[in-house]
Amino acid sequence: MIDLVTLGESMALFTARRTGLLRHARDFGLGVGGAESNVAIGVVRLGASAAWIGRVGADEFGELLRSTLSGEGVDVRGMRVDPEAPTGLMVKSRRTAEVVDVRYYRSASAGSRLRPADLDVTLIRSARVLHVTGITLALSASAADAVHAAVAEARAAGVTVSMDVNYRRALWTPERASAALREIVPAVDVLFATEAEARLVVDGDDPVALARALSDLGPCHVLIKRGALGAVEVSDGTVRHAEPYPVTELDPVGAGDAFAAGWLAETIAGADPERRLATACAAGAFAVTAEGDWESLPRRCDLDLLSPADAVSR
Ligand code: KDG
Repeated sequence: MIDLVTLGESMALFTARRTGLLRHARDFGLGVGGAESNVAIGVVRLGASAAWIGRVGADEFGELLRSTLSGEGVDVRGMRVDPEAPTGLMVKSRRTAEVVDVRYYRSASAGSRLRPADLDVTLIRSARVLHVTGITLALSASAADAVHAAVAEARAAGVTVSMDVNYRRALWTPERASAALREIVPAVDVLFATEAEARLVVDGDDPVALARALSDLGPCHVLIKRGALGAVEVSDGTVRHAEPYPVTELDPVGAGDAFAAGWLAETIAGADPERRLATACAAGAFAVTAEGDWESLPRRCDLDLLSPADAVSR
């Protein structure tokens, strides 16, 4: 039995080593990224098991994804190799020291050709949590169908369904995203969103109002991620506020995935709600402390390294 199953597109990630216009970058680091696989790695680092389902090309970048994810302990039996399309690419650079720019080269990629037939239904049905994101809904009609099919399988088997809105404006318009999200949110048990993402689905003046409005649509647990302002959770009607951990931010990308991984890993571990939220915030804080979308995700032994004055308040 696997604790968490997730599906989506992961890509080879080129990171420019020099700040400024990409054309002058010269040197790049090569790694991998993908919101769902970031969550899988984060959950494994915190002691749970996780599997990733997705398509890669029959190329070196696909092999890089396989070796990186399996090297991190993620189960990749659901990884499909597509002989007709390449692994997608992502290029990350800094226009200035403060502004990170992410470009995708993923249209018609293997990952965007994910379809319902790729799903390992037995794996999904045996999991404790299925985690999906809005990115996969945006990739293609067949990838969106795969998300809906996975969610339907999970619900039929009593598997908790978790979703991170993860709105990517390079992939779709707010109008398309709103319609797709309104359709799927009622089928979700745990929902992660920023305030701006929440407003794609509901109206509300503040994070608590937004979380309550989202919860009214179906999810028992709604987490509003507020970055350096912390987070708000509404679970079964109870509101919790989490303070941020004071860290020096080196790379903001991946913080939301880390937050979701922390919250889901603690849910799987049976932790109490305060610890669940505190670990989510700690994982999100760790994620920004080093370069890379997932490399600085914490292990359990790292969590005590951060000591907020008051991580959770009510
Ligand atoms: O949250 C980080 C992810 O955004 C990144 O690793 C890549 O999946 C990705 C995407 O589509 O942005």
